[in-house]
Amino acid sequence: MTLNENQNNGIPETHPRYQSLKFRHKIIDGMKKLVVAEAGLIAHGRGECFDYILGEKTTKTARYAIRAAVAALLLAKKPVISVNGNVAALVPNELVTLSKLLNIPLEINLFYHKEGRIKAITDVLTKAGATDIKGINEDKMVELEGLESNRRKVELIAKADIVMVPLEDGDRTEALKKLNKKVIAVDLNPLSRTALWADITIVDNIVRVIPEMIEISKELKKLNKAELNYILEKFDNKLNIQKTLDLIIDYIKEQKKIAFNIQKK
Ligand code: PTJ
Repeated sequence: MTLNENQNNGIPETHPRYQSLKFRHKIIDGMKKLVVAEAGLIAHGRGECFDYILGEKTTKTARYAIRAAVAALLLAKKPVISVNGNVAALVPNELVTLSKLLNIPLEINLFYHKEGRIKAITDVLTKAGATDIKGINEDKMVELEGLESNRRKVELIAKADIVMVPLEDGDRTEALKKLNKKVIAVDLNPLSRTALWADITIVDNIVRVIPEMIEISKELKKLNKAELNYILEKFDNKLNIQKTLDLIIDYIKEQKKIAFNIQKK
């Protein structure tokens, strides 16, 4: 085994699915360290499946949603980025960079409560450079109305005007909407309840979304309010989700042709 194979859980960098396997192992390692919930492995697998039929790339509809999301975050008065186990395991450094660039607090908010998880995620974010992490002090928490899961316990999210919720289960998005908050979702499943309830739905892999948001933030930070509002007003989430579904259909049709041609050879 070469040195590189050793460092990457035995996966050679030349493996055709190296990137995908690398992130899969970040999730597995995260689970061993309590960062990721057991169910996070299953959620990741579901995400991989949708990523596959999106061509494992940031589509033009995803890029459009990312622009709208960054514009909305720049215009917001009290934005918060919610962090769960999978996100902390996959993109901790990028998340901290984005939070600093846009001056938006990170708040840990978990669906699965387990002793030691908050500490494990705090450690990962701190190592990535975060200095002020919300959602770790029970005394500062309040309960969100209309939500029974562990996600009901929030800190800044209670007063936020806009919340970014990467890899979410549907209940909270619905509850946040009922409390008149704007929601930005990142979900590879364009048909999930989260995707359909959110104001801005980014159908893309979080490992590509956060780096892209960092790049777009640098560009949009130079715009004035009117220009940011224009980007936001032009964005139609329902239409964008429909166009994403069209892209999936086109991709599958293309793959069908390729599979047919391979069979013929
Ligand atoms: O850390 P916790 O306790 O807060 O739990 C987090 C999970 C993700 C386990 C919890 O929120 C959950 O069970 O979520 P769901 O209901 O499985 O939904 C997760 C959604 O994220 C699914 O629609 C997946 O397709 C999607 N998804 C998975 N991996 C990614 C993703 N979307 C974007 N990028 C990914 N890498």
